[in-house]
Amino acid sequence: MENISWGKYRNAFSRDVFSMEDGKEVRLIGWIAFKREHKDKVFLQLRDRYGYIQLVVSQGSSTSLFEKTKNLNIESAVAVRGVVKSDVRAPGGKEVHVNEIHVVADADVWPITKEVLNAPDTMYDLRHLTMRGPRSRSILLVREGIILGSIEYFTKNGYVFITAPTFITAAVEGGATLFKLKYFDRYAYLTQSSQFYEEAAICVFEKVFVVQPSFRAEKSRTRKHLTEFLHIEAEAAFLTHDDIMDVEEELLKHIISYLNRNYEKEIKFLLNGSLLKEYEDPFPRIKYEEAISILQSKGVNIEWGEDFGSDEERILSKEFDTPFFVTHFPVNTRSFYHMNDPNNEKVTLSSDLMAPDGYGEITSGGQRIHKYEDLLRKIKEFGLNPEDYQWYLDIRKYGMPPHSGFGMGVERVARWLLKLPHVRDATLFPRTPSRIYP
Ligand code: NSS
Repeated sequence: MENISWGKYRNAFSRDVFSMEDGKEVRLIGWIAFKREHKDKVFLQLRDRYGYIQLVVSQGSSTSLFEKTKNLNIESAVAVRGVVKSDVRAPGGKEVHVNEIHVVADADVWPITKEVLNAPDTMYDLRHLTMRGPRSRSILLVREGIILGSIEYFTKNGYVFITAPTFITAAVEGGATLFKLKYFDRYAYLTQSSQFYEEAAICVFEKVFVVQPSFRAEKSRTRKHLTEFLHIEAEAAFLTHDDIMDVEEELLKHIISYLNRNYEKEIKFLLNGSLLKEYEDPFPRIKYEEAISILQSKGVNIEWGEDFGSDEERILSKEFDTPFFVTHFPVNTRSFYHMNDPNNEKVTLSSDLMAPDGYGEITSGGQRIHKYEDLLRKIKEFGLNPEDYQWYLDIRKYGMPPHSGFGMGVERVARWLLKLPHVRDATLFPRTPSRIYP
């Protein structure tokens, strides 16, 4: 078969059509997302990289073209030539009257029925297909915006983009959620966070960030836990705990305005015509002990020193209508690397940024221990083996300044901003305890 360059056949994308004069000839390529026959016409929605455009094929124009189109299954890939025409009944007020259609790749009968759309588990069994729907498509684009908005923020503010290994030898966030795997004649783990590698890198670049997956063997089946999630992390030399909260706050505000500017169509589609709320005021910062008091006043059975579970986060964050920080978590609730508060050794210079309205934690960070002796002591206090953390200790011997950092889960941010039922909706092929396929 002839190998035609369909990419060169195209002279416009769907979105370009909306600003074209009537009578203009266009050549489009894409997939048939919807098809409807009405009297002597077939109406199609063509989907391409930028969205949808209505196509009309009339019986009058050519019988063979009409018959060919009627027999096309949805999700066939096609190349069409046609003429732009305004019509108030067409979505966006423009349609293309087709006079030539090439089937680039035909499709079997599309298996995504209404029953599938109403059965979340089946939806995810067929995710390789259901991701083509308008809702998934929009969510995945907004997810892209969260990542690109973050990259814009960090690069504009002098952070260097680095990458860190996925195979590691010791826990960052506690042994309970480590994935262990065979690594030739020894064992290794999948990374939970790139933080330690970032800490090494700040001594050359001062400020660094990563965008890469982290892995957690979380057995808890909640709406906010994946076993593999996309982690945006940043680390900065010479910044304190308060400074890093400023960075987290600025980053989140930047992401929201970036999304409103660059993903307006998708956001309005997903949020019933609204844009995202932009926050002007500083985010409230409450101490862990205040959070405990709030929870107790709501009848939650929790004592000082206990960590928040999903329920506590939900109840607490329902009390706020803007993102807010919870700060100064007790030492035993945080990983060993957190610096203890010099004014109160029982708590750490740490914080979680919580999304309001019941969504809960979206970032977590704080100031790190930068002195060798302090870190060694804390590793021992936590019952860990200093040998496992030798290089991480070693960097403390060679000019490690005070420093702070944080990590943000992309799917958590997307879930909150788009009011999604579950974090899995915010990723292409979700990984949870019960799902590793497709
Ligand atoms: O475990 S964290 O709270 N913190 C860290 O990993 C630090 N080492 C990050 C750092 O300071 N560089 O995870 C950070 C964020 C958390 O706030 C969530 O938004 C997200 O990562 N996170 C998750 N998202 C989805 N699923 C799971 N299981 C998950 N765990 C954390």
